[in-house]
Amino acid sequence: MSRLLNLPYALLFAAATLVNSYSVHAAVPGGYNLPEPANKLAQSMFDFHSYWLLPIVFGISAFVLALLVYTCYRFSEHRNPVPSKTTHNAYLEIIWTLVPVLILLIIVAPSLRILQGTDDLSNAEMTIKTTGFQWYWNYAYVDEGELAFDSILIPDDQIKDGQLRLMSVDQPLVIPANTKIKLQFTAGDVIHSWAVQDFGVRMDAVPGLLNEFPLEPVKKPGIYYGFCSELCGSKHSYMPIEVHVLPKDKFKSWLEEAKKSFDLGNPISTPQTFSHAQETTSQSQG
Ligand SMILES: [Cu+2]
Repeated sequence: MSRLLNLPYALLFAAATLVNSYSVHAAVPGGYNLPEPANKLAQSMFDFHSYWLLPIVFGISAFVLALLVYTCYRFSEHRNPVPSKTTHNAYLEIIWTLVPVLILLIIVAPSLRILQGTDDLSNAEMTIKTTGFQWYWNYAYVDEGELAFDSILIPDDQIKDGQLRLMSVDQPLVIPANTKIKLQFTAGDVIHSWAVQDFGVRMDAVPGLLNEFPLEPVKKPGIYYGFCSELCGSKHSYMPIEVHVLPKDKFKSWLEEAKKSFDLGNPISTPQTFSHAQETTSQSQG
């Protein structure tokens, strides 16, 4: 009976999601769909979800609902006073085993191709190592010597114009547009997970392990957000991910400035970030 009650809701939800995925496309305030894909990998995930999986789920839900409604109507006590004693039907059982297997095969084929894409680290032009801590991220540009810094949430009372509460950080990760990047993940205390849906990236950061994930080239420069997606303690919700994607030339000058400022111990924009990063570095040198 409870299944019967839940079904209309499930169907309504599937319908709403389906309609929504075809219309609203971006991470807009109040929106509840996946964010607009920013690269090839995220696009393939979005398409798989919205134009392959969801219609299939919708179809199955509609079919099961129709069956239930028909059964309730046709085999009610009133219309069917003497129930059939049938318990087995070989043909029917073969069909309801084979059809789901077939549906799963139809789902798994494109899904495997995307999964393979999340493993493809070939042709990466640079490497960034991300370390999760309770409760902030540290980013190291491993091709650029000692350049590394922490990325810490800006507290509510220090939010400035143009920044977002619970999403903006003092020193965002800065990456170049149109560049494939090898992302490495690890953690310093407990398991975290670095997830930016716009990039199609979600990878666990595990202490003592170095996980890798490709960041496919992002075409559009801009600011992208993500969150720690592994329950990592009391401030799990307070370690957002903010990524600034700059055009290649601008990234180069940012990198030069960052390296200089870092060497001199002068922060570019956020004192506590860079002084902390330097502290970490001098400790590891000593
Ligand atoms: Cu975390």
